Amino acid sequence: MVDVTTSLTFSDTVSGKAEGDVLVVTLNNPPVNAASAELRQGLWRALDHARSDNAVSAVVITGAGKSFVAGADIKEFGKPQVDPTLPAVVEKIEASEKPVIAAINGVALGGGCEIALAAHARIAHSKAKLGFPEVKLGIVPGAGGTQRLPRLVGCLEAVEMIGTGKPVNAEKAFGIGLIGAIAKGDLLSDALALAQSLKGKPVLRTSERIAPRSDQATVQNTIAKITLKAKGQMAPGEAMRLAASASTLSFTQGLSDERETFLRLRDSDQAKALRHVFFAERDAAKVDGLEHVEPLPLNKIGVCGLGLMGAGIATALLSAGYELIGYERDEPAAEAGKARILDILGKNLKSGRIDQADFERQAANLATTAKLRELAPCDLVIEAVFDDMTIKTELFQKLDLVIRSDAILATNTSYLDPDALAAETAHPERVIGLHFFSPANIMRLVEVVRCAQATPQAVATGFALAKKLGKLPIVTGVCEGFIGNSIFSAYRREAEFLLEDGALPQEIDAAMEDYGMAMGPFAVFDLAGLEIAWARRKREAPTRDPEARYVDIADRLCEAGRLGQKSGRGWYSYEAGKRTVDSAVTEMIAQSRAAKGITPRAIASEEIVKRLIGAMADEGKTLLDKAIAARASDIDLVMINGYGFPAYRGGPMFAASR
Ligand code: 3H9
Repeated sequence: MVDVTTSLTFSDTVSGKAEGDVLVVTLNNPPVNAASAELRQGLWRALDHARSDNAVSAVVITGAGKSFVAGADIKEFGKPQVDPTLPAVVEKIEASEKPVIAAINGVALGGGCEIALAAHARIAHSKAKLGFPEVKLGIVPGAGGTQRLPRLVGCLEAVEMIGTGKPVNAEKAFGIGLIGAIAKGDLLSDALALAQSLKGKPVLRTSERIAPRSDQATVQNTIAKITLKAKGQMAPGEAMRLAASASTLSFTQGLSDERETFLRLRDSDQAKALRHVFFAERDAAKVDGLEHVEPLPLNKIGVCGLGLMGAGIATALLSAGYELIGYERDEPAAEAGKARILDILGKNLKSGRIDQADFERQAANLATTAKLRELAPCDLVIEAVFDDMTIKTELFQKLDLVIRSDAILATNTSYLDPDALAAETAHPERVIGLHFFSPANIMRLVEVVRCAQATPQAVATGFALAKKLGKLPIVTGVCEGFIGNSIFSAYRREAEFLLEDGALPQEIDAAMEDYGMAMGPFAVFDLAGLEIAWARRKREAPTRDPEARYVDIADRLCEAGRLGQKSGRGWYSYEAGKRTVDSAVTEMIAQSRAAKGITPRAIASEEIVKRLIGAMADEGKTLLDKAIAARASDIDLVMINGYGFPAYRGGPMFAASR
């Protein structure tokens, strides 16, 4: 019998404690228990110890803190291999003659889930999450996950989990057979009881199981659906192929295919780009000057303007549990705004995104009014009215008088100068920008605009709010269009130069869509409508540099009433939302070129892509020089999350740097 007080150290991150004849191995590698070389070495030693110590009858592996194991240490990718590798550790766990129990205390992701799958039994805390997010990093599970998971849960569930990268909660994991139990009381006590019940019995190895049968047609359908959604990415297709092969290949064959695929993808450009995105997101949370600033607590939030954008913002706020007061200029508009918000909540209910209780709670937190003074109790007010300086200035002046002097005022403007708006108030220090993207209840990006006079606490409050809404906040300085629209303007300008030089809208769109953009630039212009950019060009006309290259084709389109999808015609013609090439546009482009004496030339897709990415990156460099953006990777995140840039290309700054 092992002394109950014995504590063992296997490495700086792995310790052991004897609980009677069960060795409890605790992984403690903050912040998330990544399976670093240190952790792998410690776990290896712990398993050796368990094998050689006759006093040990069973092993429980658990994690300290919120994670069981968050997966392989992503920081080690691209560096020389350090033994033991994760596949070797995983195999050692499964090979143990003494039962190994995974006591899953928190997230078990990627390699963490693979450790759990190799154990002979799994029990989880009710709040645990299990999954294989590897495809989000452009790789496939590389320590047996694609082969062990289907042998436990069947190919269909495995294909879905591994192909989408979405984790499942403990309840679902139990339902599909991924874990054998959810702890009813204390996880460790339940795991120890499980260990007692298994000791002395032959161990049950996952690799020796036969995958539960899945309907092959349904598996293939699921693969087809996920592949379509993952357009352009290599990893999901490969990951699903491997998982599906578990029903036909031996474990050894499947494992060697998995290893070869993992190593090939790990060194691919897509994986490098997605790793860049992963770390970029973590870096974006570190904002200079806000490190030790406490955001203000927020309970009641006001939204002014309940059009499409305002209603989307309101819905996002209600979903995050805030009390909301929506303001509109008169009662009918306020009622219409309320109906718009309830409609979105209703759709969320119908799609299963929220349940009836959520719906009722969110609807009960919603009030609308046409009286500005009713916003008085708000801790923060976001204005999302028409993007016009006069309208916004008047609203800000009135709001400034109505709300508490310590409440935050945020503008959702896309192009106007928020410093000028702040200057119209008695408390410019509480004015920030919160630039949401439409539809605001869906789109992940929020640009948090650091106005010149805003206090760090005001900015930190906006940043924390966006995080609470589940969004990705990126801090930007003030300039026309902030980060995203500045880059998008440069993209637009270059796309128009290409047009004049000889490429047609459909050729430019096809090149960018093949590259991976959700939509080509001209299709996006049509979707957004051409009139706002037209109005801006007219405004800027008197101060435009006469020497600078200016393409007037978009102006000709607007003058001809071709204002985009809404008017049925823009750069393309639309019928039932389907875009078709319009010879009238081709003719207008030819006339404009001829008027300037330009002889069009054929432009290859490679040149189109290079010039457009180059234009975005050049503009990005200017934003960095002017300190509008803090890091190149912030710019990448803005373009990926707000403008359809493919994450697997890493964003324009990353792509241009390569
Ligand atoms: C894999 O497992 C491959 C295997 O199949 C095969 C191998 C052979 N490694 O997100 P947070 C850092 S692939 C290294 O803000 P949260 C992160 O950079 C891996 N570092 O926390 C940050 O550092 P810093 C599959 C990692 O509480 C800090 O931890 N696994 C890793 O919001 C806090 O991160 C995944 O893809 C890692 N694996 O969320 C899981 N994970 O403070 C990726 C995190 O210096 N991770 N860090 O900026 C996540 O999804 C989230 O981090 C998690 C926690 C949900 C765990």
